[in-house]
Amino acid sequence: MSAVDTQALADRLDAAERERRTIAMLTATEPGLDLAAAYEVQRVNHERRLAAGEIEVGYKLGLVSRAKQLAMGVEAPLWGRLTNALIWDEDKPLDVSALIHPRVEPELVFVLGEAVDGATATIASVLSATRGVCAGLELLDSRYEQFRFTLPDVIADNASAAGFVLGGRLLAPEQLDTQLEGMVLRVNGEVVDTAAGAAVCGHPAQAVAWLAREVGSLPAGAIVLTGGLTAPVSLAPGDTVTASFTTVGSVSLRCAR
Ligand code: OOG
Ligand code: MG
Repeated sequence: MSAVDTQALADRLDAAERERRTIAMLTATEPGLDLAAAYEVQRVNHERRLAAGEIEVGYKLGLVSRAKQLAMGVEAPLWGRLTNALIWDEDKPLDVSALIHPRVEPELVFVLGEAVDGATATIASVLSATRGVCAGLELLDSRYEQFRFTLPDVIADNASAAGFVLGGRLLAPEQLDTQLEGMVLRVNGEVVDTAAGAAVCGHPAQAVAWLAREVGSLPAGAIVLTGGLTAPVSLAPGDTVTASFTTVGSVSLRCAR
């Protein structure tokens, strides 16, 4: 038995999300929240979503690139769980006021055609199991004050997941070199950052292999957000954010005024 009441902590995060308000970091009052207990809090809220009818669609990786680790002050990767309720349609304007303090970040997204076994996962096995790679923008919304957290806090908060948009071009992995895939991030037409796929663990497929080892195995059909390539960008009403990639094309998110 964990010394931490994971159900009570999950309830705290769930209420914050539903009521669109921030809470203090869990570790402020629960110094005993270790990584295992934090993933258990995350799992409790995931089960709650499934019980409410949401469907599991895959995983997200986080804090994988140096740029993201520096931006957040947390130096280790983590993973979170994705359900269909997080899928955001590119054409649908986002109402920023429906979230607490939303941010967005560009990512390469893998869609698996076959399962990946964690015990034997390599860049090669991930690529051979991958049906396609597409452009993505991930929407983040930390449930913590000032978007600040320690690693266990952000794990418990499902890695700040708030949604994701996928680009319309799904390319087979042999049609591009994901580590060399370039990306230009624009906000309202201005370039704010650039990156290449290698920002993520040296190779995005390496990030997926790490995830497979962490969770044991990844199922066929899973969508995997491989992690922010750059620091995240805060969203304001009227903003349009576009990530343009060399081969997989562009993806945009538009905020309502
Ligand atoms: C934590 C989630 C990190 C990524 O891609 O690095 C993440 C956060 O930055 O709020 O999704
Ligand atoms: Mg992300």
